[in-house]
Amino acid sequence: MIDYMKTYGGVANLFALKGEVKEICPYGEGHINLTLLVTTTEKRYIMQKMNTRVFSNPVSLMKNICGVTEHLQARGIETLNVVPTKTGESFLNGEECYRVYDFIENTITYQTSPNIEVFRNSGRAFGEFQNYLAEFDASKLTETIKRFHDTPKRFADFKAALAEDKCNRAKDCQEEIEFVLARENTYGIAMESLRDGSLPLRVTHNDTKLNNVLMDEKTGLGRAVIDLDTIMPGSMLFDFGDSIRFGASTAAEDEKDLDKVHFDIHLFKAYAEGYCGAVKDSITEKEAELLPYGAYLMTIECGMRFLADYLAGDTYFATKYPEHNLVRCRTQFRLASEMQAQFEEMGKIISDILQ
Ligand code: ADP
Ligand code: GN1
Ligand code: MG
Repeated sequence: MIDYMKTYGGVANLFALKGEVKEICPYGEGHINLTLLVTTTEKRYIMQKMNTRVFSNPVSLMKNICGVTEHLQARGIETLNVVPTKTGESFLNGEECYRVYDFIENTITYQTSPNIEVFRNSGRAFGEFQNYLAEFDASKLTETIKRFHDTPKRFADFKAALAEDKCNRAKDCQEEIEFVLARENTYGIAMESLRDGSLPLRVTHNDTKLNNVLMDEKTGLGRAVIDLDTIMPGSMLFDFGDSIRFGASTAAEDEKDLDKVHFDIHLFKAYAEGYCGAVKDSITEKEAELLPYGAYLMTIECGMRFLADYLAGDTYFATKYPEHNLVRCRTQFRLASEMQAQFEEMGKIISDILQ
């Protein structure tokens, strides 16, 4: 058992916190950063050990986050508030990097939608967030992970992990490997359309999981979009699609019983109503047409990333047991194939909402 107070108390004390640190414990379900809840005699904070293997340039990363949060704060929009170190830096930069945010109180994070309204409200929150980012000057942003949602690049990475088969695991996941290989011709549409200009390049969040939006405990409405590490130029398809991937499933991302995992078109509709309602004045015809494809693309892309990480020995995503990434990729592939079968219905829903 890790004694969190002993391990991280010294780090927490390097930040300009109000009160004395009383307790530190792990918090949340993120796959990338180590997230800790720090309670002082005065208030609560979130302290994160930043994942510098995933985000290799923490200075640029924190510049992005400070830029975006200041932009939002100046417009009176609730967002993450960066708590500086005692020496006035936005984060602790060293062999290990840490940052602190005020804990956003009286909010709830959901891992799955308990009801359709929660998901509808998250759609609205991410749609509104997309609008706020539209006013943000993209030239102020560094691309924190290059080619983050470039699916053909993710596919190439997957094939490289497969060719290396470092842990001799390929033999245990032939069916999943075949699933990815068989769909190669579906991976290029978003990137090609961004390249030829038929899809607009926007500033997007790029990691719009349901647990990256904090919902107000009382009203149920979105209070703050968090996890701002991946704000970069991208496509609306990525933000819409990633939300559907995670939230329009009837089960958790790591559900082992695939009989429980389905793409729920009612959840899709609710999210689309929230999201499209918020972006209706800026969404282009081509974006609207490709939203269902975006849902499929983000789902299969995430699945191939989980599978590639499984093959490479679980070095990217935090895992709790050896087959965790394999279990995750299976849920994604189940969802992706159900989505493929329902493109037409999804398209009809979107055009009805936007007409
Ligand atoms: P990761 O990049 O690892 O996903 P996140 O930044 O998303 O890390 O944080 C993980 C979880 O911690 C979130 O899903 C949310 O539940 C919680 N969290 C993060 N920041 C805050 C905050 N400022 N206030 C309240 N909860 C937070
Ligand atoms: C990671 O950071 P977190 O847990 O919100 C990942 C996303 C994946 C997601 C899958 C920077 O998101 O891209 O879709 O896991 N974030 C990064 O759950 O790689
Ligand atoms: Mg997160």
